[in-house]
Amino acid sequence: MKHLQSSTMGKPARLLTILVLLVMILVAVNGSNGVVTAGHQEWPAHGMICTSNPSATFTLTTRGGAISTPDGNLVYMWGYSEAENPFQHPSPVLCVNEGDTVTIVLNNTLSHDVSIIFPGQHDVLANGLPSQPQFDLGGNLTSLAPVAAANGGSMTYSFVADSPGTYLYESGTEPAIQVNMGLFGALVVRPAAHLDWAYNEVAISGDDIYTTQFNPDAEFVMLFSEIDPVLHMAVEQGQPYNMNNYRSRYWLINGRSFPDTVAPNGAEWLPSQPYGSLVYIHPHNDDPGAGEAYNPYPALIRYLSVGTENYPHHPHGNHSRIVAQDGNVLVGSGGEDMSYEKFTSLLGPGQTYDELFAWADVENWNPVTNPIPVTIPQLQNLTFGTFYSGSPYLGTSDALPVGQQVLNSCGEYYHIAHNHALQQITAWGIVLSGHITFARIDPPLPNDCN
Ligand SMILES: [Cu+2]
Repeated sequence: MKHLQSSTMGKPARLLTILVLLVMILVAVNGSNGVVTAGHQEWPAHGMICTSNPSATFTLTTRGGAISTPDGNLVYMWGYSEAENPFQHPSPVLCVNEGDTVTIVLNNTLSHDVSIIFPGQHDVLANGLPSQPQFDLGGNLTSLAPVAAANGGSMTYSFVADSPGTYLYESGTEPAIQVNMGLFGALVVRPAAHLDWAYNEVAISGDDIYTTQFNPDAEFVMLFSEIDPVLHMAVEQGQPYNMNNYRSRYWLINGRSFPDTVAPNGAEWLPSQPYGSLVYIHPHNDDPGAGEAYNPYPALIRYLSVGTENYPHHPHGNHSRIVAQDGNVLVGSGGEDMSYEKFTSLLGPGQTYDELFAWADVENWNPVTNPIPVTIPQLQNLTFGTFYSGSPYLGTSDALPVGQQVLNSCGEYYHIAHNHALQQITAWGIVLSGHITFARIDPPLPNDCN
């Protein structure tokens, strides 16, 4: 179990932090177990929302729009939206299968040339020709890929997605500006033979065989980014911007800053920021009761970064198992298992990690499958907080926020997951925002709530 061991916060400050965070998440998450309606689609409240179709052909239209930040600000952004959909941030999560020929028609409504590059894909074509860097007559690099011209231009990119994994797609034109403006999204390539594995490879260790199989009901994406709002104001007003003055003020996961990160997918008060990042799981129970429908595989969390800074991210309460980095599965050429458990994943600019995340059911202690006995403490010894206490309960109840009837009505508990570069958990200087989300762990199925 891990906690704030590297934090510089003293105990009173830590307790205050816990209190504030818990109230924020209970207010934000409450009542969000079910399905929400966003636009014309019915989405699950939590987990990765894929944009996909059998032909693996997507039309992406550039649009301008605004996002809201928790300090009450609005920030002008750009994005790729699917077809005629309105502006959204970040751009859609494109999901395809290994072997698909992926075709992306880019229609540009902005007053700047834009493009798309696909890091990790090879032999990408642009209008049928190799997608290559572009230069002006003076030999100066103008774009990393052929562009869709400003004010109505189009460009069609295509490639064969022959390598399963988690990847970015992003603008290759003035990327320092355009990626910060929001021209990016996640691309997921699933193994054709095993759609619920992250990668095809199996690892062998002694008599044991390991795969990257995961629970399809617990698949998450966390796309980390940052914003300099002064850059965005300059772009909106058509003013020049000196990149030497670049300074991030906002940090976002899936286009939202905490506490919006833990709100459900399609939250109506975030109309252009459709994706939440709450990791919502049930404990791992190796010995479910008779008749219990149960998927024994761990959650899969796909981490990506399009920032300019390193993001040291960690979930509290439990390690993750890193099974791939930058679309490369961690299996040796001889089948050696090279995955590893880690507290903090240091997400560098442009990097991706695939991580498996599981939770043991302490109430079903088993000498073989779950050999660490956990003593459930006395209720009066539990703290009002978000940290693991060995109990399925959060602790004693105090006065509830206005409008709240109960605290953890399902017996669930919450663990913070955040970036430990603490300036990156702010929103233009306001603390406890930015790169923070939570894991919610419900009691084993079936329970009172689901
Ligand atoms: Cu921490």
